[in-house]
Amino acid sequence: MEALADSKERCEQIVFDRPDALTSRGYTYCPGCGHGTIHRLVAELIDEFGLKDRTVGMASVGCSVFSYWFFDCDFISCAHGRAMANATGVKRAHPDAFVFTYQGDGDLASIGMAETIHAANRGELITVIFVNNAIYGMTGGQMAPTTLENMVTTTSPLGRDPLLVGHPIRVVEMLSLLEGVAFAARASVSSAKNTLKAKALMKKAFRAQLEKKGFGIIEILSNCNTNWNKSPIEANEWIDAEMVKVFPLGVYKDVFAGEKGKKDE
Ligand SMILES: Cc1ncc(C[n+]2csc(CCOP(=O)(O)OP(=O)(O)O)c2C)c(N)n1
Repeated sequence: MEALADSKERCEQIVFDRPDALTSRGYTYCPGCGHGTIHRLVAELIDEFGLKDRTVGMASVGCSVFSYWFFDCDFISCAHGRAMANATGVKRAHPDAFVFTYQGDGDLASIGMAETIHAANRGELITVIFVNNAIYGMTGGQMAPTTLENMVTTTSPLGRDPLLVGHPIRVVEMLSLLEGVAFAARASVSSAKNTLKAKALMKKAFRAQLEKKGFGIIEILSNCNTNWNKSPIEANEWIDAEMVKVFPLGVYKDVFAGEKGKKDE
């Protein structure tokens, strides 16, 4: 009896558990990297909307190439930049599926930029999770379209020179101008508070698809402490101090704006 009471008490103390939509496999990400947190947010929403059995995720190349190990749902591993093209095909063939892409900035805004713009412009009913760490993480920290001005990377050892290679691309601002986009926002997982906000915005990117409003994208600023050569804490502080100046957090297009009684920021 005592043991039962003891175990009940311990059960009641569980305040944090693994979402059903995540497998128990350990992450391959560097300690402190934001991908793990963002995976969790996506999985929590899959659970909350009850979507697990009809979800198809699209893994991009990059550090999140193994997303299919971590999400307990169907997944397709896509060639560099082609996640939204794959997502379009799956969604059109299976309109009842919940289809999301999970892409880094190198994947989405470099090789995949054409797919990105046209999928958004067509208003594909897909949800895009865009992880912006301002760098190509997996391949050793090369410059990405989102690398900040003067930022040192392995391919810009003297800092990114906009005169030579252009300015950082603000993806959600750009996409928000397109008719087919129902929801476009930028969030960050640099702190617990920002992570909670990120989830509220991500929820709307889910709803854009579920309620057939149009294309939904959430850009999430995330650290790459390894290639930025910083500790995880320093890297998150750098997001809050520097990255948000170039990539301001906020909502850029919101088909749900003005909904009565709903506040998400
Ligand atoms: C067609 C193709 N070109 C290039 C590569 C090499 N490649 C693998 S991962 C990667 C960088 C991905 O960076 P990003 O999308 O920013 O994701 P992160 O690793 O930072 O999460 C590149 C260039 C590839 N796998 N396939």
